[in-house]
Amino acid sequence: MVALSLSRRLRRTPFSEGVEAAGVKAYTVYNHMLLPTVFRTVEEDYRHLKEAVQVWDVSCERQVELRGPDAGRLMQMLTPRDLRGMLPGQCYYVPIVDETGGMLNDPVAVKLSEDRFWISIADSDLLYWVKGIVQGYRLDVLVDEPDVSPLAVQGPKAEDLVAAVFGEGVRSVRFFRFGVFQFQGRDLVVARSGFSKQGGFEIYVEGSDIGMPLWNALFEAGAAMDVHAGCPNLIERIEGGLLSYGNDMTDDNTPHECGLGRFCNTQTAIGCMGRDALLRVAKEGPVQQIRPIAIDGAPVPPCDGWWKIKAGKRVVGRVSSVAWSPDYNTNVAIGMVRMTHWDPGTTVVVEAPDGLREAEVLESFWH
Ligand code: THG
Repeated sequence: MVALSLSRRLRRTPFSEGVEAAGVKAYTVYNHMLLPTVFRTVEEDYRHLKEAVQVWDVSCERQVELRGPDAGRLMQMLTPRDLRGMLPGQCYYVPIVDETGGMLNDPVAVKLSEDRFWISIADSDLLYWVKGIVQGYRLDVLVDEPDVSPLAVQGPKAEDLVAAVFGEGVRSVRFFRFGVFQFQGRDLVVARSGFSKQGGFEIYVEGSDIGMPLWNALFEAGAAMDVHAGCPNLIERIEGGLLSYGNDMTDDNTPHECGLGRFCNTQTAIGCMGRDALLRVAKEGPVQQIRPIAIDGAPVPPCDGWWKIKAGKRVVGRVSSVAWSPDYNTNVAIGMVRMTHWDPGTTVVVEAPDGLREAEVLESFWH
């Protein structure tokens, strides 16, 4: 076990004090910020997430704020998803692509008003790409990182907990919509979303000073619900097919390779920087794609890099995320598989660090 040396570059969060008091066991670094990965064990955290309710410090989902008359135009330049129907109060999962159609990020876009968006980013420095576009096209829009830190409440009892703190009104917030609710006299955006398939909310905590007061209020209100500090759970997110930018895909992959074609409307997303490139590749279709993969044998060791997927001597893909699933009694994995081997039921061999294993490409994720 090694330690992380903290400094100004590796940012703490408004909730770090609570996270530490709750006994965080491990962190990763995400958008230059601390992101907890384990509280009890990954398996115990997984079980508790599926049965109770957890509060997650996901401050590392930093916001790129777009504000001004050209905010909507700029937002559409960033993504091949058609945003014309997007209304204030809605959140959209949006692939962000560069001029080659390569994935730069896969954030949640939050439309606050016609001229104001938050882009709740995954782990890449999207701010600089966005600022470059603004300067290059002389757009009338301000781009910056506001003091907004998401706090997720996830699990089957999440709605009861969020209602106890913000009021019954949160129960009528629909999936990927948000409402504005008060906490200690401050207006906060509360969305029904989050990086798990167990349901829940994300509170966009505006103002670091109310971070710990809100954290404490959630733990007081949730005492009878067995609330616990948690974090995005490796096993649960693989079962659910939730992708991790930088692990499961990079800027070498198109949204279609990532299985994000359902979030693209490339024909009608006029203005998207990667539109021409994506229209060109769309003609042929992707030659590799993300697939759920079940890997045989005992629980796998941790995965800190890609594992080759082979058919005989040929490399036909890579595994990028994998964990033992107690509920499905197999190793669940996310991999990028070439089209010759991507049909459900295809058996392949995975080069795990502890040896070769048989694996099967599946039709759908496990949730
Ligand atoms: N919430 C917020 N910001 C985020 C994340 C989040 N930023 C970083 C990271 N997560 C971005 N990546 C994702 C990936 C998947 C989803 C959200 C953000 C997600 N997907 C659902 C699914 O695939 O089932 C629903 C998508 C939909 O139907 O629109 O939620 O989690 N604020």
